[in-house]
Amino acid sequence: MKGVAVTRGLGDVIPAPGEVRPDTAADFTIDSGTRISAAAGTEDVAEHLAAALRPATGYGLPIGGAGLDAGAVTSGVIALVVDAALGSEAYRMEISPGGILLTGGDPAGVFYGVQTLRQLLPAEIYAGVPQQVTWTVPGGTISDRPRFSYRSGMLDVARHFFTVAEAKSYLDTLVQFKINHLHLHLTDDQGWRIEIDSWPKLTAISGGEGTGVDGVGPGFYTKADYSELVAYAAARFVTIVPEIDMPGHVNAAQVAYPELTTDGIAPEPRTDVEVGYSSLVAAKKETYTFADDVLREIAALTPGPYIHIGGDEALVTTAEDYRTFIERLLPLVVKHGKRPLGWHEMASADLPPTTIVQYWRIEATDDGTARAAAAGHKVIMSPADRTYLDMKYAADTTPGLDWAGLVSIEQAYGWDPADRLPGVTEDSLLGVEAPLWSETLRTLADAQTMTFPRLPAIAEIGWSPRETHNWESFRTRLAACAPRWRAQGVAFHPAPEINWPH
Ligand code: TNX
Repeated sequence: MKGVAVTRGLGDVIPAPGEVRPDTAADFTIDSGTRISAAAGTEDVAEHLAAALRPATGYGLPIGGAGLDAGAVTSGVIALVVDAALGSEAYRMEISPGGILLTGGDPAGVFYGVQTLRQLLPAEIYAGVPQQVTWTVPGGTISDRPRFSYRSGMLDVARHFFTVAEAKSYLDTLVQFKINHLHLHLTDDQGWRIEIDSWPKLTAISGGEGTGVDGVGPGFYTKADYSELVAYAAARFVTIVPEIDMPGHVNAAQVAYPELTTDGIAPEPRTDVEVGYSSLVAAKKETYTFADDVLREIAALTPGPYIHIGGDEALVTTAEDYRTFIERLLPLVVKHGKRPLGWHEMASADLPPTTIVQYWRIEATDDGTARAAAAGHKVIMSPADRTYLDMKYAADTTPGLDWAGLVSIEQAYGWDPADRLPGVTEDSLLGVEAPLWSETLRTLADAQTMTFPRLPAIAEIGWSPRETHNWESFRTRLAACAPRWRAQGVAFHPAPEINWPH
């Protein structure tokens, strides 16, 4: 006997697809005879699809080569094809009784169609062993494309280190919501988490035992670890954005190399959650030797176009020193072939034209960000009162901080990046990011609990057309994620405003 699966509607997907045309007479059922056909360039995505469907269905789902003309889906085939005319990351999925024709504008678009397909199947599809379920996909056509090209999560591995395996697992949960960048906050006062050959004490001293908040978040990525993560992300169409936070947030670097302080005396290692007390010295030549070496090594390891230089909360750097430092630092990023990206405080300096500014505060205006946008710089929106995954959901939830207020799911969902700051309109926006700072986190489950269910809200704001945004619709679609997270072993916060199924 097959179990009765909960029927899914064609539009019951997060992020909401742009255009949905259901055809209730056209459902398709995946069965033991179903095969996958992969056009040139989609072979890896076909493997990803098969790997996602095989465990729970128990079917072989062989991947046959081409031999299939676009538009001619023969019985029992999920056909993956590419048509560049659709545009980057876009896809169209036509579901009919004979099969599924999934056309991507590029392989990334096919990958996003696959994420949609996974959500259209019964939740049991996420189980690790065969389930007695009829694997019906609702019929009709979805046409979908992203609103923004930059849809990002951020993991703070400095305050609490997350291993390669944990970071991969985190990334796997993000890509299901069509996130395409993972920003790694690699360095801070409490730890340095990336191996740098020319400054080996950074990790030898500040990456080991006793580092991290409360001294319980030790570890660092070797170059091989980092490259493994970059490759894993790339296989899922995710760009890794490494951050080396300067000129503030550098206590861990100064502990390892006292020549980076004003007086040359090593500070005490810090494991508390204070911010804004450390700074590189704008007038010292060692500062720029250090920055140049680190940026060179990071650039060499990073195929993505961006290096994030932090620039936030430099509270003990004078305004003049801050400008001097930023105006010497950013050209080094450019010299190493990358686009500089930094928190919006950086906009007080003159920025190279390719620089991107990331807004993070809670104010309703920001002159520096507006000026940067007017000068043609792209902006990433991460207002803390909407996107910060480390804020508490409610006064009585743990873990989390509350300096930016409480961030309920509705608070995370109910805003638009093009309305957030005067002077920063749709055309200036590169996209959105949901940062997860880790001062109060101790485990991957903590990270998941803070991320879900708020990350899907930010993902929908980043991907879906503005006219689809609707809280009532979102909260209903969100409720359907619960059995999917449970099946995957992903922790989430069961916020009371959502009618979670039991
Ligand atoms: C502010 S956001 C910071 C971080 C903290 C975070 C905690 C930003 C650019 N700086 O140093 O971890 O608040 O929410």
